[in-house]
Amino acid sequence: MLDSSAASTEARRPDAAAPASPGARPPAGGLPPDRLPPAGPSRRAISLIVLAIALLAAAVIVSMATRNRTTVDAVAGDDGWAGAVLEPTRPRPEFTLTDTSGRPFDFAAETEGELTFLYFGYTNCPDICPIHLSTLNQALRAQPDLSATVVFVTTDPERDTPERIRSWLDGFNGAFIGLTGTPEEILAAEAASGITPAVPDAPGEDGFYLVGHATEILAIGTDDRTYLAYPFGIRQSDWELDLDRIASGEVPPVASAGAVDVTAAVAGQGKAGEAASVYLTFDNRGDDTTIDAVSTDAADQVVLHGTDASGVMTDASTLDLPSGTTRLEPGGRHIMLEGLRQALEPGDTVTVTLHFADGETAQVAMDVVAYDDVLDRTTPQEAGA
Ligand SMILES: [Cu+2]
Repeated sequence: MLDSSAASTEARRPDAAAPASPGARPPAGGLPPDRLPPAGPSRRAISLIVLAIALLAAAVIVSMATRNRTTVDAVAGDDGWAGAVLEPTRPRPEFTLTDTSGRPFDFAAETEGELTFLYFGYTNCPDICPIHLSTLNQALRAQPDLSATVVFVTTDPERDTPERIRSWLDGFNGAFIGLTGTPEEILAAEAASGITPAVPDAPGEDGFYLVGHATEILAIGTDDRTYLAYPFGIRQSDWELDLDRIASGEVPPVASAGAVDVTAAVAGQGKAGEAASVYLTFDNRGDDTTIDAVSTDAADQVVLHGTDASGVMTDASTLDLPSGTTRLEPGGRHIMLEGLRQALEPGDTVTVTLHFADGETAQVAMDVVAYDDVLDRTTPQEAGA
């Protein structure tokens, strides 16, 4: 069946092609001694061969060096998640549909704070939907300590009655939640989730039709970020690796630039014309670096604030990011958005762009939270919390 979404397979770390083993190299002299022509005229030919071999060796060394660099770069930008890390991450989608018992289901409210897997498909799907959901189910069963909610939204509400969805999902797992709605409601849910809308094919003579639909299963974390997308084709064992990491409290980065990951981001509230603070956590896997500037469309200017030894707030022109973890926290260093172009209210999203000394940039989208939630959202979460 057709997939309407170009389910982008994440760029895999290129395996550095193993250089030919030393034993496979031609002998340095080009020809074995006992095969050397007896007479002198070919000395020039031999030295040309030697030169050619030297050039070839140099070329091999250069290409190995290039390959190694490529590999290192790929590793630096790749956190090794099996799913595709969404950058910038999106908030937990907000939509209301109807569950298989006929009750309204407010997705954001019902699943808030829960690790959630969200999938749009249909029960008549010949292969992708059953394989994908079954793979997820098996991966979750292999990780019984991890509590997760799986929500399936039909993209074929005409044939997928609530009863049919229920019995089909029960074939995988009776705890899977099934949702349906009018075509308009389902379209709105797809849009809210950032999913390509499904399109039914023309029915055949028997009236049967396929539905082209996006194949990614979205993972939404306990921090209410939609942070990973699993395209069809992911193996159960790869999925289990991600689930292990999530179970141990790890989260995919909010954004990354080179060796620096932003692992948490939240903004405080603020009135139009006034200021709001931005708190970020950085994991720098590389050398010491600095953020030279921060920009945003949400405010007239951005100021980096530090606190000196006596606790007095000071302006800093750059933000040092030593190797390791750096937290911008309430009472410590933070980023101020000054002259807000509109009020930032809890539930809003604001985006800033970080400009690093090496020219890299990272776009960070973050939730605006109420004052009384700032500490919860900026203090490291306990694993499994
Ligand atoms: Cu399908």
